[in-house]
Amino acid sequence: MSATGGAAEFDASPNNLEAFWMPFTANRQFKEKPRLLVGAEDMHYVAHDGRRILDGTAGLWCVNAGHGRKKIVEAVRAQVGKLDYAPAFQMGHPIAFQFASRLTQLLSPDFDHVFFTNSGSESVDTALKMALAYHRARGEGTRQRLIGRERGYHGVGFGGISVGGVVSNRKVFGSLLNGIDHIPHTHNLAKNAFSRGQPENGAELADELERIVTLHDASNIAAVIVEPVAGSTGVLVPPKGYLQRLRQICDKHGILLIFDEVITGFGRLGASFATEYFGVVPDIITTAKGITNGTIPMGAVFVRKGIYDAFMNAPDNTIELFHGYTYSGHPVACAAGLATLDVYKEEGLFERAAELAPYWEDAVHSLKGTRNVIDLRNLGIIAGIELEPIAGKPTKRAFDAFLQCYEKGLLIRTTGDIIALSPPLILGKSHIDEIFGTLSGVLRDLN
Ligand code: PXG
Ligand code: PLP
Repeated sequence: MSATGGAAEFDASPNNLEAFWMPFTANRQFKEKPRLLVGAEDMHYVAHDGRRILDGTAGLWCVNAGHGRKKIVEAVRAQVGKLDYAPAFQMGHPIAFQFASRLTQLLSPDFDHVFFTNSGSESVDTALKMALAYHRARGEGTRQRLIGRERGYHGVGFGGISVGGVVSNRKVFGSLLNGIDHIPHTHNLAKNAFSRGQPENGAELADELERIVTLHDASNIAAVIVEPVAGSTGVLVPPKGYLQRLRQICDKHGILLIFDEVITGFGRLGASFATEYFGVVPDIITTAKGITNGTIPMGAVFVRKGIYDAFMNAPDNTIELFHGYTYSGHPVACAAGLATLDVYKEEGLFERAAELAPYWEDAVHSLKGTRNVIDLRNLGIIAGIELEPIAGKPTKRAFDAFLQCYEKGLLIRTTGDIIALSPPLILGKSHIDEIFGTLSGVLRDLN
């Protein structure tokens, strides 16, 4: 018995779920019938009732190497014992520099500097601030407008919800940032339903950017931010040629292009990043989630060659960018990140995702013809399954599927009436069979 673990001190009272104001959750509904996860290993969670739950979502799109990976656990343990915390403002610690170097090696040589944050939301706000400050540093301080996209999700900071295009994430939070425009989303069921991989129709939607440039003049526009594949608003895969066209228009007008790769980064598409997968090079990349396999919160913003340099012309001994977080480059997060990159590399997980993608695609599209399924979308190891909403009760059908899958030992994620799947990249064909076997059974029996 440990010094503090005596029976008399053991608190056997049941947990009270009230105090925790849960994020993005129907709190009252959840607390009446909670779903608690108490353990995890590889492809599975353990629920509080002891059941094993197959993780069809890599947590929240973050646990790309699967759960409880020994190498990552050990690295975190060792680092917290050696240097638990150290500031990164006018100070440094070696592991942050080491991790930044490793990360830039993972990307193409176009990207040469990394700024550390603690989440995707912070990465997005950092990137937007960098874009504004970059233009100003180059003497183009009139470039202040930021452009996002309908159905874009860029986290929950004021910057992120301003450029984001999710109505419910914006509507009760006041006037948001000034000077924002949105280009249209690319989702088009009439033309593109049941596309395998990238849909054929919609590249011309990028031309909406030209319209906004004409309206405001390029000299007033700082940056455009898009998710290469929109994840949390329902897996919207970019039409063929669309991202290339966005890049061309940005080049033509001196506008920075920001790819929000919080979901698409770290192997999800079967390449290190979406920029590699699509062969389109943005100016700034925001990341988080898979950077530490979800183990310790962290995010990072990558900038293309020249952006950091533009700031380094400031007068000597001045701080070039007045921005940073207490936990930027947190040593324990860096240790988790380094070990995570080792695991990705040693196990060839990005390549594995690419090899499994065709099998995954076939499995996704095997649901065609299933009751209420109105679209199936896929790319890399991501799937979107769109259901016909129940008349007058939007979101109910997909949420019922979520509850039933959970009962049957499968974790899925829903947004509106769309099911999103994004399992850890260590999965095998048998897991894919299990995911789609369970799901098709649930959908077949669902009202
Ligand atoms: N950008 C993108 C593209 C994201 O997907 C964020 C920014 C914000 O990251 P943080 O770490 O601040 O949450 C995200 C996060 C879902 C879901 O159900 C998706 C996210 C977060 C939670 C749930 O699809 N994406
Ligand atoms: N609020 C207060 C009162 C603070 O002192 C700080 C940081 O020093 C912050 C917010 C910002 O916290 P963080 O750097 O963790 O984002």
